[in-house]
Parts: sequence; structure tokens; C-alpha cells
Amino acid sequence: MKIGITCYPTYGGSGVLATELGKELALRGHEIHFISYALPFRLNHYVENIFFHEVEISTYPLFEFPLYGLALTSKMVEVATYENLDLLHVHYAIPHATSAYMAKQILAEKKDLKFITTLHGTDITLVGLEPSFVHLVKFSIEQSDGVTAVSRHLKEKTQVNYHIDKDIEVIHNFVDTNVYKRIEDAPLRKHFAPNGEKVIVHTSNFRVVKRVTDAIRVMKEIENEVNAKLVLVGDGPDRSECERLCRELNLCGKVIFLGKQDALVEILSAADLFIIPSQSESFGLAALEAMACGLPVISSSVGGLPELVRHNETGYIAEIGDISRMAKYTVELLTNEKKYKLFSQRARERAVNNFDKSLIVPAYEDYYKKILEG
Ligand code: GMT
Repeated sequence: MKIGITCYPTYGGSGVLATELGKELALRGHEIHFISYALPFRLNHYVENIFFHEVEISTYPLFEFPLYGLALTSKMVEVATYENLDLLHVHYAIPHATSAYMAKQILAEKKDLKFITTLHGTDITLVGLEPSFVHLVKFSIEQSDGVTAVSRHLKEKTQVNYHIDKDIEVIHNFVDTNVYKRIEDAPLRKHFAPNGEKVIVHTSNFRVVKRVTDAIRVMKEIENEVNAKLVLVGDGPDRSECERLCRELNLCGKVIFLGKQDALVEILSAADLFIIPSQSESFGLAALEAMACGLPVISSSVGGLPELVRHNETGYIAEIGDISRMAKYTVELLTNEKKYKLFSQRARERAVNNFDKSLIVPAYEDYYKKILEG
């Protein structure tokens, strides 16, 4: 198939998933055309069958705001026509699904361009619900030839919040468990924990919904019970507040801010536990990547996280903001070696047996075929 993929190219789960999907589809012989305003950051080496088309946004004195959605539509029309695309697969509804709908209409007389929209999270649970977007999001989802959601929870939220009874296919996030696997005796460990400390890790884009400050408060609560370090990977709007909180709680020596990093497997391999205390999380790709590296997960109970984390098997789940419970679970896992080993092994197994790319990518291929066959 010749598939156009549109996603946000910067840090974020939807862009990561879209890029990894495109790379895997290309390896399986499909021709993939990424259409976005910049090269997706995980597309960092040449892959046969992958092409990139940059959306250029012209500035003009009358345009006080960049017209990205329209420029994207134009580029989609161009690529679909000249590369003879079979379908467009857009990740994150706003504005990608709307641009795809417009491209489809523009091309209607020449070809029946199918488009599939994958819903990822805040496009549905947060931004999409804003009065300035809600009608557009509902319309664009309803007009999509196919819609997938990354969890059962997100599917239900979409149907209820937008009063949509369209069929939505649930296709969970995936990970390449051959790449995401623990490096034994990871060299980074001695940098994070030179005195044999336990290492807790969190990766995110530091938006307020991620509640990174909860991870720091958990650190404070366990301070006297476990000798541990907290490694924070990523950057975003809440980072300054997190750094301020560390100073206030006198945790500066125990919390390491790494900022944005590419070497995730190396970092995860140097850690013992992953923490994801989010207020909203449609699936939790970051937690899946950690589980694939053998890390048990302490998570909040929101969204699709319970579809990934098995309470008392591969980690523990607590209510949003329940710092004491998260701290109790953290201590439990970091002080009980037998339990830790079992959880770690089960976390890896769950990633391999349920969310490996070899299981999920064919589900996308089958869905493409179903939509193309109408
Ligand atoms: O935060 C978002 O909604 C945006 C999105 C992204 O681009 O980072 O993240 C979402 O998509 C991921 C991939 O499907 C999911 O694993 C994340 O759980 C989800 N984030 C949220 O729902 C907050």
C-alpha cells in the first residue's frame, strides 16, 4: 500500500507511535509518505520506502496566525495526487483529521481518498472539548472513513463525550521489544546511583496533566525508608515548577533532571521502577516502553493505564494524587527483592506477549485493508 501518515513531529506519544508505525510498515514493504511541518524526531536514520514531505507555512501580513491546517490540506492533496496514495492515516484529531477531510473533498472528483484517524488522548479528552474545537472534532471523526483509538477507555470517552455512535477500532500502543529490552549492567547506573541507590524513573513532556510534581512528592515521602534517586527525563511547561518543588523539599541531590534524551533504553535499563502519576493518560506509551525494559510501574488509575498495568502483578495502581499510597507501593517494591524480581519479569512478559510490534502492526494493516475494501 501507499500510505500518507500525518503526525506531530515533536516529542509526544502520538508522534512516536505514528513514526514507529510508519517505519515498521515500510519494513513490511509498504510505501510511506510522512506529511508534517518537520521531520518526526524518531525518523533519525534512512529507512527504505519512507519519504518525507514538509508542509511549508507562508507568512503574510494579513495572516496574524499561521494557517497550518490549510497548508497541510494542500500538501495532502499534492502528495495523494502525485504519489498516488491509497490512504491517509492521521494521528491526533486536531487539525489533522479536518485537513484530511478537506483533502478528501478536494480530490473527490478524481479519486476516493480514504482517511483513517487515530485518536491518541488530549485531542479527545482535553483540547477537543474546548468550545472552539468540539464541533469540528465531532464532525471530523464522523467523516473519517475509519477511526482507531489507543485504548478501550479512549473509545468510550469519544463515543460518550461527542455523542458519536460510529464504530471505533481499539488498537493499543506497541513497542519493539527487541529494541526496548534491558541492557544488563547498564553503564549509566553508576552515574545515577554511585552509592548503590535504587533508581526511579519518569519520562514525559512535563505538561501539567502528567503531574510530575507527584513523582517528586513520592520521593519526599520515601526519603527515610529507601535510599533512592529519581531520574526525570523530558521537558515542558511544568519543569520549572518541578525544579522549584525540589528546592523547596530539599531534594536537589536526589532528583536528577536529564531534559530531553534519545537514549531511552540505556536510561530505563539503569533504573528499577517507573512512575507515571498522570491525571489523564489514554494509554501510557512511556510506561509500556519501561515495562519492555523490565521495569514495574507505579501508575495512577486513570484512562487506559489499567489496560496496560496489572495491579499487583506488573506494578501498582493508585488513585490520582494519592501520594501516600504510591509511596507505600514504591517502598514495597524497592525493599522486597523477591517480589521485585517477579514484577519485573511479569512487566517484560506483558509487553512482549501483548504489545509487541509484531502483534499490533498487523492489526493496523488489517484495518487498512478493511477500510480500503469499504
Ligand atoms: O498527550 C496527548 O494526548 C498527546 C499524545 C502525544 O502526542 O503525546 O499522547 C497520547 O498518546 C500516546 C500515544 O498513543 C498515549 O500513549 C498517551 O497516553 C496519550 N497521552 C495522554 O492521554 C495524556
